[in-house]
Amino acid sequence: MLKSLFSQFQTRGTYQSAEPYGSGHINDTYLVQTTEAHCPNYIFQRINHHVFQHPQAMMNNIVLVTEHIRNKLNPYINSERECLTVIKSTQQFPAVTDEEGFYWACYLYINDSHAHDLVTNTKQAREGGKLIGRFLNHVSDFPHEALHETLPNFHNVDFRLENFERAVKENNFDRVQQCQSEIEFVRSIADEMKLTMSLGEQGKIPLRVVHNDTKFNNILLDSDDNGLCLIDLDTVMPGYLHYDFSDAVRTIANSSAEDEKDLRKISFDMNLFSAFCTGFIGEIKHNLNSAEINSLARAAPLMPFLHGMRFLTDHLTGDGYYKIHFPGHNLQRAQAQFQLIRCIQENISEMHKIICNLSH
Ligand code: ADP
Ligand code: GN1
Ligand code: MG
Repeated sequence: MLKSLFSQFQTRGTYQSAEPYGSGHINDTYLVQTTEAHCPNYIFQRINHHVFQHPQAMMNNIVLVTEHIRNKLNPYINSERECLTVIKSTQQFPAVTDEEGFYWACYLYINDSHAHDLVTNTKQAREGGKLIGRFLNHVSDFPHEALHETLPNFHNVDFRLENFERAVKENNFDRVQQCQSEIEFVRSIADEMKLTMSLGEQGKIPLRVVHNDTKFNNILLDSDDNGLCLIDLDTVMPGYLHYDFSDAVRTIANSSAEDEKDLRKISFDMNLFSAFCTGFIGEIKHNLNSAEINSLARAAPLMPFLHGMRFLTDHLTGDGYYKIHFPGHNLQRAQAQFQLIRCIQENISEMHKIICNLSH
């Protein structure tokens, strides 16, 4: 199958092998290697069309954004390592369909690159911050109206709360009883989590082109932990900078796994947070308005909240959305996210000071 797909894209070299790659929750990703040492390897991705219902429009977004970024990079210095490259089909399309009707995309594999699930040192945190800041700078002059809204309401708190409350009410899998404390936790902080959207609706923070999925394993680093580029651009769409800040903080200033079972191991690491902010704010500060600066720290729990609530909703509705590795996995993920929120909340005023100091 992958061999025949390989020949449908503008790939170079001879197909040698394919192996499943990465730890994403939605799509199926493969590393395809070529025989010739001088030819590139490739990432092939089977797009989950239950989640991404318009794969061509999504891929058009990725082409537009990567071309925009590439035009700003120096073509003589590694521009293929500093930006994801979409490989088009021989018919010039950014995706092809297989005989079962699945869409596939192909990207240039960036050699000597690593996408880590966990941060292990402050350099990784700082480099991650720099890359996200740089990405947001690069796309800050891209007209967001030109992008298809790939997943409408993706980070809309009200929309996610409605889905969650519906799942609780319907209780189709009879799991509500075992999740009472998690359900209560969601309800107890839901109002606070509306801050970012409310600032946006009041026009105090601008709608921008953002990545929308800046977890640490969507950041490529080289073997010396130098930043290369952001990958997984499926959700590039209009949004608020807070989304990318919060999702990065969720996974970068947290030295335990997204689904850590032992809640005592979860903590919020202020050294990693500070290193992340040094990179992030250092890159983007000239591009931030004061309302953005003043609300960033309070937005930090937003993504653990949204993801925790989405994991919990998926648990309550029978695990149809995220790939799970064992029964109860989504509930365990939700519990880990909620514990992280508790840890973040203790540090918000200190985080705010760090952000303000770095923003001068
Ligand atoms: P998913 O949507 O499933 O998370 P990603 O696009 O993040 O898919 O890809 C999954 C993994 O594949 C990444 O975490 C990374 O390890 C690897 N990967 C993806 N694109 C590239 C690339 N262009 N070069 C090198 N590795 C890549
Ligand atoms: C999903 O595909 P992946 O693993 O990068 C999800 C993100 C969540 C993430 C949690 C389209 O991303 O929103 O942050 O899982 N993507 C979609 O790890 O729902
Ligand atoms: Mg990914």
